[in-house]
Amino acid sequence: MSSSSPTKAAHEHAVLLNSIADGANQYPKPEHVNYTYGTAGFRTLATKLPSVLFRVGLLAVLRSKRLEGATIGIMVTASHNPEPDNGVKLVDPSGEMLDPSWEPHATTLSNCPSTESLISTFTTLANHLRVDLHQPANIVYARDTRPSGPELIKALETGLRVFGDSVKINDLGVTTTPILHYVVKATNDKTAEYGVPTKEGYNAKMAKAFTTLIGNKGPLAPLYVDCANGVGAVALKDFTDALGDLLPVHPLNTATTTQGALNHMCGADFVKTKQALPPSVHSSGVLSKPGSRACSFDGDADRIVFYYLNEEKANFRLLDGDKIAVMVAMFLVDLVVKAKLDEEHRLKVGVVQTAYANGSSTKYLTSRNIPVTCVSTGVKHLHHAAQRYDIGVYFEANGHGTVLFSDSAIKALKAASPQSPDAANAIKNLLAFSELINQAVGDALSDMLLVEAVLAHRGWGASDWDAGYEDLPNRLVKVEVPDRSIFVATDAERKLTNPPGLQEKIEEVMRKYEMGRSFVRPSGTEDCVRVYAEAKTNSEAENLALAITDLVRFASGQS
Ligand code: 16G
Ligand code: MG
Repeated sequence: MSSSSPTKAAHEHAVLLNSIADGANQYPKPEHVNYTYGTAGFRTLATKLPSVLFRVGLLAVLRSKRLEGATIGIMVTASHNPEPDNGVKLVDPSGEMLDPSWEPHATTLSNCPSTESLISTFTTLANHLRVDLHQPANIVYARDTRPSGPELIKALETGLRVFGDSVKINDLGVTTTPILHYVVKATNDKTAEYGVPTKEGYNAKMAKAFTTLIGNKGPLAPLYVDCANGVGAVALKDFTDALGDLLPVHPLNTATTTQGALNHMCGADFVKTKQALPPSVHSSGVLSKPGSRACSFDGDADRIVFYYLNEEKANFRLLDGDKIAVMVAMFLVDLVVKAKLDEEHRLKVGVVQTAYANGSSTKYLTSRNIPVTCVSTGVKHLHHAAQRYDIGVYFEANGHGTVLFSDSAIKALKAASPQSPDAANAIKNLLAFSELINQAVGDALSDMLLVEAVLAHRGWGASDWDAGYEDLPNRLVKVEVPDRSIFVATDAERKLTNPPGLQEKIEEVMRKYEMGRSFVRPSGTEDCVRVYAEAKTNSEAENLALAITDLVRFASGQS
């Protein structure tokens, strides 16, 4: 579009509104559905989503135009949810989640009941946000392997195309959420240092860093990877093709086209919530070989948990996000010490967790003087808190996380004059880790390589890694309540301010259990309240969870 004359501009604006109206008429909002852009974007039954995708397209273009054509990402996925669900979320130019101040705009647009109200809300929003519609826009999008993906992408593209030539689109096709984040970050990186903004660029960058880190430390033990029958299977294959045979990876659950298979009885969420092997991994017998370890991705490959069978009793042992954070933080602290940077460049390594972090992991870190910050659930909170450290390790217990290196940390490492070959080696390794680890978002594939690289450097197997600390037994209970909005959490969701008096009662019960800790928070993704409880023994954790669940039911009017 050009703005040569007021009449021409008015005409162009009218043409734009007409084409929005045409598109919107193809994708009417279903009645009686109320959408919310939640912790991880919109997520619900795929059949309810076409109108949302069309409108998300409009919003992404507004955001890109507002930011003078910076590339905005759109990911179509419902992560670990079952196959009939789908979802969509926006990625900001830095590769991070959409700025939270724009989340309400997504919610508002998606809930406009008619084409007329959509047009008027769009116009108001564009004015209010001071968007110059003559600016160019750049959008990159991708989807996971869900069968509903292609239809939803069509709706999205219709939303993007109403702006005509002013919008450039880059369709990444089927790929993981973290690869989409990587491409967004790399595309917007004016220095071109982050990497080539393609899937191939991602694979090449990681393969190079991993090869540097492993050096002659191979051959590595075989690694079994449960891909949750999702897009991780595709990304893993592409990556291992690029890497060669340095890491003997054996993919499991790769049935991306089998109906109903996605996340079904497998994947990171299954393993973490059931605290058990996926039946498919169990029956494959791969873990019965001594020293074997496996990991599970979730449906869009931004979460990972590891596990193995204890040698004596063949018990399932989970190595979750907390175990990853502790091992990685300890390792990076050691490297920083070895790097012997001068006093003013000494790098501060810190860990960010949520209230779900097992109490033993927090104790382990703090007793070793590693600073730990606790924040609310959701990647955006962890990510921002991690940016306050030179090297910020953040992981949710569920396996969602990464390690952020600040710009000044990278500068200090690049500028350092090492005092010994050991120091030079530590600096080289720290830089290689910063390349290996996805700096935009938690990434199962990159985290898998991170764990494997740390294990190789330590010369550890899974049981050595596990030996650091013993998790406190814990329970997570989902409580359905008539109105979860009456539950208001504070203090990084560790306490409730509402309903009045409930927190005091929770604490009174907690005190009865040795090492008892429990908290209640409303879910950000489902219509429920979650109760977490941990205590010294399994039965105490169980009883504490039941007692707190009763309090929650009572407080919400159920007896
Ligand atoms: C979303 C979050 C995840 C969090 C989960 C909690 C992102 C990308 N994902 O999936 O980090 O653990 O929500 O769900 O932020 P809940 O609020 O239902 O417990
Ligand atoms: Mg996910």
